[in-house]
Amino acid sequence: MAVSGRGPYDPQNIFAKILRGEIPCRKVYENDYALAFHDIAPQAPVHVLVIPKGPYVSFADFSQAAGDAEIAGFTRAVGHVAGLLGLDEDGYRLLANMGVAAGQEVPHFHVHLFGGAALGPMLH
Ligand code: D5M
Repeated sequence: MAVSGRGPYDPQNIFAKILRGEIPCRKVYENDYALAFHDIAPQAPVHVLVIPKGPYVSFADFSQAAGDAEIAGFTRAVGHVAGLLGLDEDGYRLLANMGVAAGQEVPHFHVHLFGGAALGPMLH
């Protein structure tokens, strides 16, 4: 079920629970501002989610409300994870769903990182 991508942050969303350690994840990387873990329902040979540690529903929230260090830390984490996973040479795709139109399911801002195969013109 897609979420609106607007409105107040729900601290009971599944990624908030992962950040608090209440449910497990297959962690790939973590820094002060971001956590990266494998998607539970991968849509490519490599499918990792990178999430900021702060409580942001949408990219609008994140880009406007996060501090510069958070934005830098999150952005660097995304690039670092792609390198860690060995995707720089063959390439990869970044995607973020916002709100109903994009089918966002989890109301905590996240970037999907897809790779490990030829991805075709569009995915997700
Ligand atoms: O994508 C939300 C993504 O979150 C979707 O690809 C499944 C993934 N997901 C949902 N629950 C989990 C857990 N517990 N671990 C890992 N991945 C998970 P969206 O962009 O919101 O449509």
